[in-house]
Amino acid sequence: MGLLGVALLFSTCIFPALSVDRSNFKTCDQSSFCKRQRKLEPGYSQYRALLGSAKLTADKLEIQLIDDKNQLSLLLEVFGLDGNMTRIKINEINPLKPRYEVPDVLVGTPPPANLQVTGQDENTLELSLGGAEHKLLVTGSPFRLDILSGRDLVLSVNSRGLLHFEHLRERKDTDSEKTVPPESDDSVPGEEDEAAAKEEESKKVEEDEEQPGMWDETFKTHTDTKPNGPSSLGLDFSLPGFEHVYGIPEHADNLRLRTTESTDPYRLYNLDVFQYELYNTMALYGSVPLLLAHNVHRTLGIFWLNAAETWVDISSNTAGKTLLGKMFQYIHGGGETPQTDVHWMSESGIIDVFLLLGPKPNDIFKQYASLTGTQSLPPYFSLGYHQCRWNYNDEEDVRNVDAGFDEHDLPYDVIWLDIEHADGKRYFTWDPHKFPTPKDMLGKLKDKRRKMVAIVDPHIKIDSDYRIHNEIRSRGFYVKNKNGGDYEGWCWPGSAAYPDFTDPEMRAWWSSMFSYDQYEGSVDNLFVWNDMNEPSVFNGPEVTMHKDAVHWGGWEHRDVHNLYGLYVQKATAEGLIQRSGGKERPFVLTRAFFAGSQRYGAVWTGDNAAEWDHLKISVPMCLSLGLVAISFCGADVGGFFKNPEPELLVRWYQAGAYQPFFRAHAHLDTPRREPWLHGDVNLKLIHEVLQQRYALLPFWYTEFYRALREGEPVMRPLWVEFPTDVSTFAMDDQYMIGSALLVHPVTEANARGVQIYLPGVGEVFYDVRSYQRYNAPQSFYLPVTSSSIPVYHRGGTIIPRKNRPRRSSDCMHDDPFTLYVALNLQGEARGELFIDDGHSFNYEQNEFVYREFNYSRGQLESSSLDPRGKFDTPSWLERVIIIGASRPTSVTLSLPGGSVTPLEFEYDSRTSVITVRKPGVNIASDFTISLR
Ligand code: NBV
Repeated sequence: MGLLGVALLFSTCIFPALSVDRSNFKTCDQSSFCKRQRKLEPGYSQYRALLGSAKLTADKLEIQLIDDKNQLSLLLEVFGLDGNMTRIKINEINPLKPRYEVPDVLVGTPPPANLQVTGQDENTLELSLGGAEHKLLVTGSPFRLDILSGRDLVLSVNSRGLLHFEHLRERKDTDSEKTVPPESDDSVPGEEDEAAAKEEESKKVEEDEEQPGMWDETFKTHTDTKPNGPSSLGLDFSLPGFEHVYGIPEHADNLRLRTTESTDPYRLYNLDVFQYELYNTMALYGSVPLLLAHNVHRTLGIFWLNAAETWVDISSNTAGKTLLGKMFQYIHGGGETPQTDVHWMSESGIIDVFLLLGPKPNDIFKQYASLTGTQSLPPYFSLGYHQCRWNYNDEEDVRNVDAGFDEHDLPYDVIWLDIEHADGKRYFTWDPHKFPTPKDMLGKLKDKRRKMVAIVDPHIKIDSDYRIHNEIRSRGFYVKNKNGGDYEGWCWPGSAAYPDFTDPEMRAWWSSMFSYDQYEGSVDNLFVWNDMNEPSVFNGPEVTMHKDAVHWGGWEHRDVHNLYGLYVQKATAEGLIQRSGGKERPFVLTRAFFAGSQRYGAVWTGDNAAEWDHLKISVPMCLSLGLVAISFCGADVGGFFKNPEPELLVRWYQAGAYQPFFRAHAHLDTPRREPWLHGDVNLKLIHEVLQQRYALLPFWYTEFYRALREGEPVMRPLWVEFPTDVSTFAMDDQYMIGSALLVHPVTEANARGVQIYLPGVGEVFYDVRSYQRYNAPQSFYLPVTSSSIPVYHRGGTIIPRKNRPRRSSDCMHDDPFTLYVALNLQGEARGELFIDDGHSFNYEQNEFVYREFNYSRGQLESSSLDPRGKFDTPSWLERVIIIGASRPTSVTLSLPGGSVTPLEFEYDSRTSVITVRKPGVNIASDFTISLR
């Protein structure tokens, strides 16, 4: 398709039929390795573990595996890891050439734990896995692994016999000379043996049945060549006792994963899917190969560290239930034990999988965080509201939109520029006619303490007058095609090439392009948006890069595909850090992502549509991302394609304000939709939403600090907070922010009411507007009006807010706080507050305030949660609202020096709310407020 065709497709014909062209994307059947792997039937494994070959060192067990079909051998490595984790690697013993092992995702070498043999018979090896609690059973023939906790079987590996590892090989007919060993005269000792061994292996694999697609594979007009033939791998995991599995984003689907017996497996392959459809297992822009399983007793994680195209089949209670699964059933009695089976299949690389054994949801988050890091702390402004569209046309447009917010008394923090701002889609430049004075424009925004984000995509216009292109080309930094030339494709600028972000030198160069002297017109309130980084190649197979393109180190694109987007965001974020001399936190939004992307910024759910179902799906999509550590997630408010009717737009603002990343965005061809263009009633509703968002910023920020420190998701499924409440396990129309707010957005047209479920035995919740109290668990119908945003404050928690509306979050930085104390049935509550300068890395040097608020027996105490923190804040406490309390006779403030002062208060007996006026203490100080 030529550029004109693409432009037409992407711009003019979007409105009539809004559905993905599925023929552009492969089904499992069309992906030859998926087809081969999926064809295997569960049963007796073709692999045997040679227990006699076992080598045990302090923290690692090595065993040889033999494929009984072709006598090829593999090496199994099992690692004991600290903190209830284990790692399993399987690779060829003598591959023709090294197989790809994913770099740069793990934050370090996972700390080892001792492995010890605790028992053995002729077909089984029993090991303790770091501590007495977990045991690993290695069965020799057929090969399988079982992990037990006490007497409970927790998880089995290869119990359905689906381990299948395709060896690299040389083609029989054409490549016979290549298998001839080197002349012995020239060879160094050992080389000859190795070559002979490889030839031997190579002969063996030739005995594998030849199947279509093993050596080359054609999809539409594209042929993928595979010089070393098939290289895929697959493995199954059985989870007895588990009915609910989650994770493996990104899919436009419910939070709880479905079984895939009658559909395609879930696909993980970063793709630019035009007009994606909902409720299916198709791949989208990003991939995180972490699956979670949860039941009332425990939570588990399977992290499959592989960046190649991957498919995941999920089945449940299949005929091939494991023997040990049945034992589990027998031991625990009762009816049929539910079981979920998961089958991972990847096109290349090695098997490298981490089993996270929990046992609690928060343990899984910690375990995964210890491997891949946590969400970076967003600059405070980026938690405010973002105003985006494709495109704000010129400097005047920017000025007017910015002024519109002030005129209508609406807070906002960031205005965004899409691809049209650059000179002919040459990123790092500005259109000289539309944006002649970017520094002035940015300066004016800065005067209002606001920011701008401009897009920088990774496809680079091939144009010898474009400095960025010339530099990348002359440094040899482009991805290469299979013939060694620069890989070229079509994208927004026309003919484009793709910087090789897997190359650390290229990334360092890219980062340097963000320095103020390189990126002309940029100043410190300009931040960056990376789009199209799957990478999107309009004329490539499945709208992405050819798999036989070649990256740094000689790796094929097939090996690194799902990592490309992560690297783009990483290099960009590092650039923003460097331009400030390492002082300032970056803000970078990315569309493509992988495990570890949480360390580099925010993610959005791509090109959704102005449809009610798209509003609804934004919740499970962000919940799934939160479960895999990517907390900073949002969906285009209003919907990208199509025009939202005002009701949908308002409902989307109401929902979006309670999601972590809050940005309105719209397609180029949609009518303008800034908040004041929909009549006074709707403006008032949006005004109310923005006020609520800004008031809660201290709470959001504190939750992000917890995400940074503990790895906890900010926006989280109910089951994370109420792990034993089975009725929450499949719920994704409501969720928690931190552990304090329960949100149930209205996502239906003409809604008259919503069905709310308040979870947890012995819990209470309060409507945040009316303070009406509800005992949990209970389910009830809540009538709604157009202004309703059902949000409940959980009893037992304290939320800090700033209630003075201003034009941006930065203007509110030093404002006073109000604490909302919601009492539980015991009359107690607890909360936290994190404060720093909101933009620099100084918090790493302990320039912060981290406070804890505890309410019990009529006393609210404020103390430091981290005494290392020191930060001067002028913010003071202007009010305390105690919800669910009885009338006190007096309220006093005591300070550490011994001073006790009476405080004014009001009591509303209708709502049982005490309002304590003007305690007036600095928010960073120790104090006690006592009620008598
Ligand atoms: O850069 C234009 C758009 C952007 O507005 C959108 O948010 C991205 O997801 N971009 C995709 C490219 C074209 C979309 C049809």
